[in-house]
Amino acid sequence: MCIGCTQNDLSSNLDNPSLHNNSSFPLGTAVRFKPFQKDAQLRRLQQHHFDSYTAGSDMKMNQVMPTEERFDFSIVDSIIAYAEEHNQRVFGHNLVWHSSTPEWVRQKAKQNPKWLLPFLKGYIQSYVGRYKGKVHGWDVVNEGLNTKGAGFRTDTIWYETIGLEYIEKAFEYAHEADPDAILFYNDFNIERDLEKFNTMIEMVQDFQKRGVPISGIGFQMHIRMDIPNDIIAYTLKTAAETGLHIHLSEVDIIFNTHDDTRGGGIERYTEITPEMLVAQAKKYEELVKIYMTTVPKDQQYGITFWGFNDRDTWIRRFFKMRDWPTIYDENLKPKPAFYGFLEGLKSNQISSKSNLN
Ligand code: 9MR
Repeated sequence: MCIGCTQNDLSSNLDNPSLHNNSSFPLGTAVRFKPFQKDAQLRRLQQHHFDSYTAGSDMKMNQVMPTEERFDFSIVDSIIAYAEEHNQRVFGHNLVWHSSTPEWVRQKAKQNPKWLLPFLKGYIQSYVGRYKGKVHGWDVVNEGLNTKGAGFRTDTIWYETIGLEYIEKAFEYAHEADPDAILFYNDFNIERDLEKFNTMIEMVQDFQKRGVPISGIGFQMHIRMDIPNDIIAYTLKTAAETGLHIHLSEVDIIFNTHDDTRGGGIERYTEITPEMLVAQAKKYEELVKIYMTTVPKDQQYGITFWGFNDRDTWIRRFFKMRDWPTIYDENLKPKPAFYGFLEGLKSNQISSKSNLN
């Protein structure tokens, strides 16, 4: 019996099969720790369905080092304790991301460009070293490519100050601090923008040739209903040919569209219909099947949702638009998408971890 749970909590939590018990690879969702701590229903669902924990924000640079050169590891320590208690893998998101670089780092790098690379080294080595053996893998660099098309993102303090080398340096520092951690390059739209994808693959192949310790590719996989499956299959298969781990790291599937900027939602659909729900279920099922058939089993690092319910999804907040991107609805009830995703997982029955519930 769950102390503090209402009847509603229990029925919505336990009626459905556990996703991770039907999966042969780890399944996760992004979590914002503070609201999560206060939400018993959400915690029970997370524990029921997932065996991997990704912090939606809590592990980023502006969260663990909000003020000058002083770490605050309190929330990360709580996350590790939670994951240990519930037997979950912790995935570290992320070490370097232009968008979560604190303002004080930007200012200091502008005043003294020589300071930034040693800072990066100290930051990564202290952080990764502290959680050696506890954080299983890291998004070492997040979104280092241009938003659209070929080439690298140049309007970041990291590129402007250190040059492109900041990417491989980050991998080297992380590997030195924890040689067993799986180290990812993570980005969005690489499943659909072939120019962007090609830049990423060229970088990975170059790293492999030169011994830069990259061990995984993260496809954020924020997709839309109309992104063609054959393009997704092509990019996943080609990425898997590098031999690296492949993580679908931030999955959600929207109906509407946006221009990739805050507030940039373009609402074509303002209501969700039964037909749309069924189509979304099919898309989730197909996505899992594509992952399982194009990525060899020992490279399947896992699938992580970027939030698993339409109540909390970042899409509505960030793009300021209605949408229904996830597998649970606003009332924390499973949508057809949940069953579609489950069907996809079950198509791999023979090799599943267990099919007990
Ligand atoms: O969903 C995250 C949101 O809650 C945070 O405020 C934001 C800034 O830290 O980051 C969001 O997550 C992003 C992720 O870290 C990288 N890929 C895009 C995600 C959605 O913006």
